[in-house]
Amino acid sequence: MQSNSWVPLFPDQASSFAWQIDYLYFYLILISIAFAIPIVAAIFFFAIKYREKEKFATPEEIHGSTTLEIAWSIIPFVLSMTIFLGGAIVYFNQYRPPENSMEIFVVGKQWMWKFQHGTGQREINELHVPKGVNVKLTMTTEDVLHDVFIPAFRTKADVVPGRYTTLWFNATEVGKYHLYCAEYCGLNHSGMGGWVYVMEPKDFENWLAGGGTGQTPTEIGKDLFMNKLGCASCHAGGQNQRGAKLEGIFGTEVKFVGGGSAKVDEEYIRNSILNPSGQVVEGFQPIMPSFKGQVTEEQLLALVAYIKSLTPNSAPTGTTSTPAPSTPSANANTATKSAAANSNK
Ligand code: HEC
Ligand SMILES: [Cu+2]
Repeated sequence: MQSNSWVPLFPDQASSFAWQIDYLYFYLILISIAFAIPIVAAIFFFAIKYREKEKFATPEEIHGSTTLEIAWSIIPFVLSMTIFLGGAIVYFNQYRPPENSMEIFVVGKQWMWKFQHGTGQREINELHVPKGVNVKLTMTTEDVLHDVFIPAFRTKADVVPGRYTTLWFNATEVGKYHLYCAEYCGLNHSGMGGWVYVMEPKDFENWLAGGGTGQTPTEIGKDLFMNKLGCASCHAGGQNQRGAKLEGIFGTEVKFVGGGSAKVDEEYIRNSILNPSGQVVEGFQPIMPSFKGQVTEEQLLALVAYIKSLTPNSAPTGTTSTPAPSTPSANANTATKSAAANSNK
């Protein structure tokens, strides 16, 4: 439960990097206090000591002091550099999700949060995660700017229309924690929030198992790709494939007609679907139609998950099944792994 730590002003520390943010914060407060108190004291002291005693007194002349000047240069330099270093370390930790994270998709919408797990479970305004597992959220929004904020994890990130942002955490304490939208997003902004439930990995597995029969994002993506949107008519393997090869492109570098290149990540795949003529892959004609307006953000995330799951040897006509993973931490890679296993047979 949301119980308070030694200072009632602070929420629980429930993620692996929460203490780092708190240390940095206390360090800043400490420095502020260490400067504020002597300055205020000096104001009073000097006001009294140098109050006007006689009219038109000529003060004594003061010449420079090298010691003093060096001191007031070096001390602030060291202080500001330690603040910078501390901030940079915390920032690097927070904004680079570890490779093997369990992935959850998030779509913000006025005024709710929609979550989808790699195994297909969907949740609204509630997010269940296992303790001690790296969890990566890939997030976007159907309408305006929102911002995911989980105070107990000391992390937040904007959720921006038209692109993917990510956030990761590793929850360290079982419990129920607040989830907020931290970007004013309209009339019911203050009501846009919910709860994050951190569970023991075992309980989490049980929860996943009891979560109904939803299709996984990869399966939904495959269905869209094969049937609903007709991507396969151009992208299915074979001799006369008209579209670019999609198997195994995730994480690679693609070259474009007219120069330039990009690394294939979630954002790139999303752009390729919505705005194909913006970056035409070398060796291909710009014949792919834009799917802007025909797919929702949730469908886009599913297509991204599906394309990510395609390995170099798997034709998009078959091998991508996504069995329920045995350990939550394996979620992220299950699709790729099983596809690879299949194609090695
Ligand atoms: C009319 C044929 C056609 C259809 C339909 C089509 N594509 Fe494409 N697609 C292409 C061609 C040609 C390219 C390469 C040229 C380019 O980048 O626009 C391409 C490129 C791509 C790329 C970038 C590949 C890379 O290597 O960088 C992605 C991702 C992609 N398509 C996904 C899809 C998805 C998802 C759908 C269905 C929603 C789809 N395509 C439907 C023809 C098609
Ligand atoms: Cu919001």
